[in-house]
Amino acid sequence: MTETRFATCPLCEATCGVAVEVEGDRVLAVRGDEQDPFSRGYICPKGTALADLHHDPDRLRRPLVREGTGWREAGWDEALDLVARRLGEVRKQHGKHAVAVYQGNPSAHNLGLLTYGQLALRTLGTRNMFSATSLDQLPHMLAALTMFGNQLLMPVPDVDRCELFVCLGANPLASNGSIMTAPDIKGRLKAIQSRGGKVIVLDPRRTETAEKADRHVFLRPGGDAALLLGMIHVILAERLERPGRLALRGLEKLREAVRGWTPAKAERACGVATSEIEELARAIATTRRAVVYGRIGVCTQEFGGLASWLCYAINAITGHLDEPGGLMFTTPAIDPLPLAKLLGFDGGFARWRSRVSGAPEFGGELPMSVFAEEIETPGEGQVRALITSAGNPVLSAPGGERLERALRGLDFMVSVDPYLNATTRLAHVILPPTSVLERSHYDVALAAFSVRNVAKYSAPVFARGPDQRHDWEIYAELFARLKLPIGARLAAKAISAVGPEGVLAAALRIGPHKLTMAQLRDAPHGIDLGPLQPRLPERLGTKDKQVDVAPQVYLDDLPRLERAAQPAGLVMIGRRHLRSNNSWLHNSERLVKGPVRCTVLMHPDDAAQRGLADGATAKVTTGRGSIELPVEITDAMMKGVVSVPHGWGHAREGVRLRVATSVPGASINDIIDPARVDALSGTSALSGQPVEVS
Ligand SMILES: Nc1nc2c(c(=O)[nH]1)N[C@H]1C(S)=C(S)[C@@H](COP(=O)(O)OP(=O)(O)OC[C@H]3O[C@@H](n4cnc5c(=O)[nH]c(N)nc54)[C@H](O)[C@@H]3O)O[C@H]1N2
Ligand SMILES: Nc1nc2c(c(=O)[nH]1)N[C@H]1C(S)=C(S)[C@@H](COP(=O)(O)OP(=O)(O)OC[C@H]3O[C@@H](n4cnc5c(=O)[nH]c(N)nc54)[C@H](O)[C@@H]3O)O[C@H]1N2
Ligand code: SF4
Ligand SMILES: [Mo]
Repeated sequence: MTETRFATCPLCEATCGVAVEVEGDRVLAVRGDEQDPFSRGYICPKGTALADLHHDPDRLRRPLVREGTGWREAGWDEALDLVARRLGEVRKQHGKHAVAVYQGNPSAHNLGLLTYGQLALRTLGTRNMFSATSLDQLPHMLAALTMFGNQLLMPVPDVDRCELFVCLGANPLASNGSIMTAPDIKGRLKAIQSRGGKVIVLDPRRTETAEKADRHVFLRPGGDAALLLGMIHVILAERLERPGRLALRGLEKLREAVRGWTPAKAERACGVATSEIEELARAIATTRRAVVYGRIGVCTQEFGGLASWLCYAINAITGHLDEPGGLMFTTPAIDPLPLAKLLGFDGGFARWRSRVSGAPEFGGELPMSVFAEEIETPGEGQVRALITSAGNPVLSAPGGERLERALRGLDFMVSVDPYLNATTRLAHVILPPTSVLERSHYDVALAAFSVRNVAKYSAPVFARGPDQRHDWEIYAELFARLKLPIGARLAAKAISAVGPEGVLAAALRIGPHKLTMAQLRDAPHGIDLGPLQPRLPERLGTKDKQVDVAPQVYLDDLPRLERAAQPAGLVMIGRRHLRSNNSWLHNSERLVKGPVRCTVLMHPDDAAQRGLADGATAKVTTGRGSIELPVEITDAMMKGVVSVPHGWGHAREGVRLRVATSVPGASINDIIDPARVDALSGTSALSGQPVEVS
């Protein structure tokens, strides 16, 4: 008998509702849930592939324990006892900082990890906490902390009401939006145009989003800070600032900071014409409902800190912060701010520094740029053991090959992950969680970055398979075996006694909409809680309840931008594809079929200069080595810039991903220099890597 069950796709930030048609224990089809008030039936091709993930014969169902050069399946008790014993030994011998943790991207989409796993991992008390944050949104969080007083207060563009959407360093038509949870973003951007508004994209590549925009402007990688300084210069010089009802601290300092940044100077630094900078600045300042939205291209570059600050600042001084159609703050049914405060995650920056090269901590974590060196460098505090949780840093973090060597040198490594992939094959034990369709779901994190206030709980589509553990249960059982301080053990015990649903129920009750689990269970398609509402100044975490538009950390970093030199040769940027998701959806036949996606895109002039024909195999070289990829010649690339996607290159010894290892591709992160960082925030500069192509 076939039956339709409703759920939420947990793969990207769009949180689309899905209708899963099942027969017995098989998925027959996955469609968009027409009755979901937020996603209204939209899904992308990845949503359909939820079935492939669930049924994937390579997905691990039982713990694996390394034995010699191979693996053997083990029971949960045996595997967990072993992990607890080995981690315990390392902690006893070398102290708590000797155990490092890396948490990957799916952690943010996993109810059990958000309500329990992350907290449990923090109770280890190690300074060597790492995550994908420093490969991603860290600069936005730093700007939120320094300008709004809380690292979680990242504002989102009110796409459904704006008339001018300026998109910087994001390609939502491929990524489906980020720190902008907005299912069917393509439809939402089109709606801006239908109501007479405009979409403008600034990007070194004419992206899928740029193709649909009213205007695309090429911008040099890393040029965003200069561009924004030039635009703010124009706005302030022409007295177009209009902060609205908000009290802004530091406006005079900002005026001082941009004084020398004439549009002509900005043009030299970012490649955008003076006239363009002036027009853009005036359009933003004079359009009633406009928003400047910056995303990962703005963050993961050498001036990610400055650029993220200036993105928020330009909205603030033009009256587009906390106003409908501008950059707004959400009112989620579960308010993460008080919860984060309760759990001690309310943020902080550079309160201490890393052991080897003195990189700043952020929110209690160290940046990935120092991950390998903290493992490799002997001495007090050296990392000897590692827990990876829902992450694949060998493919996702720069310096992949070096990291691989470092991981081989660990005394002990455990991975909580459903696959034997580039990273987990280096572990001693792999603990696989239940599949995405075997667990309940509520987007605790993403609902806080959603363009409408929504709440949705989904029950598991399938009962879990025999002898399976959810991520959070794996941690609960592991931490019950570890000899942690009594406070940590009691907190862990209390949470694991009520489970994620218990935490949800409590968090909803104290949340601003006072929802109950019963209400959520009665609404399997989700509950619409209305458009975003103004939240300032009450929501600010700053002492004086003002927005700081010129925090000192950024003013101190400006001289570095002044000194920056333009690279003489080619630079490399990344790219995302709609049918892929970081490093872990390449084992689905239906997602990887078709033309090879891991190619290097190049402008015709750059290719001609190097004698490269379309489809030829090119060698892309940096100081860290070379990878070989087919060339795709296209005038969608800015001259002097090449583009290579990340997350490929699975065919490494020992990887058990039958489809992914058969697809051609190489890992861009093998040749990105991990030492390239935004020196202010410590975020990896994944974009703008100088390369040679031959
Ligand atoms: N060059 C370059 N590098 C990049 C980027 C880039 O743009 N360019 N982007 C960066 C960004 S934004 C990010 S977020 C990172 C992502 O970096 P990571 O999070 O390290 O990598 P993912 O590819 O998302 O790997 C996810 C892992 O989690 C496992 N997994 C999936 N679902 C679950 C689950 O429910 N539970 C558990 N326990 N495991 C699960 C998968 O098998 C896989 O091993 O990559 C970064 N790296
Ligand atoms: N299909 C798919 N969806 C995804 C993911 C995926 O891998 N695949 N990953 C998910 C994750 S983890 C994240 S964080 C989000 C990211 O979501 P987005 O931020 O939308 O990510 P991208 O599509 O990589 O877009 C970044 C854009 O920045 C441009 N760029 C590069 N360097 C610069 C620069 O210096 N300045 C400017 N202005 N632009 C630059 C690139 O050309 C690219 O078009 O996507 C999420 N969604
Ligand atoms: S856009 Fe695609 S991957 Fe993202 S939530 Fe929707 S269906 Fe899933
Ligand atoms: Mo990300």
